Amino acid sequence: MKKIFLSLGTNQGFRLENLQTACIELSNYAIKIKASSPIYETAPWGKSDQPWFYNTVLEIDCPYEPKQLLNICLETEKKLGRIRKIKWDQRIIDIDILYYYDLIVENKYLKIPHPEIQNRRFNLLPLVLLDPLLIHPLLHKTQKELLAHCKDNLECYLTSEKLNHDLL
Ligand code: PH2
Ligand code: MG
Ligand code: MG
Repeated sequence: MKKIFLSLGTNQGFRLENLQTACIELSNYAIKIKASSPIYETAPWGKSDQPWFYNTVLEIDCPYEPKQLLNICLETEKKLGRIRKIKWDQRIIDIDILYYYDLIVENKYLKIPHPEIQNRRFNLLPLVLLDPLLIHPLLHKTQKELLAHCKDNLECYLTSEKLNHDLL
């Protein structure tokens, strides 16, 4: 498996604009967005007393290894004005690496696959649309199977909002 997937989430300010700006900033680092899922409007997971999110998943190509890609994601979050205070607090943008090929990375800074994929419909619904048969390298299940077994029942609504990345 030679694909890389990022999760983008935002629940502060102009959410569509935040997602779009994040795509532009990522592409400024020679990250090519190969595909994007539809945008979902999703109930807050983990910490419920916060606004609803817009979530999407991107399939990207990039010349970076995981650690470098993580740093670019964090830099991009900063450029958009994210300030980290409380875990799972509302945010202008959160950019997480979901999968990087079928690599398994586990250190203090970075875990790939993202350890919560199987517990979050807001990641699984978009992943199933992008690549339903993609196998999770640790759980050895497809995205479709992970979704079928996922216990998360928080609401996730498809929106008609569109990201524009063809020209990036
Ligand atoms: N991100 C979180 C915590 N909770 N909930 C939704 N709906 N969407 C997110 O992106 C999200 C969340 C931590 O990264
Ligand atoms: Mg996150
Ligand atoms: Mg994050």
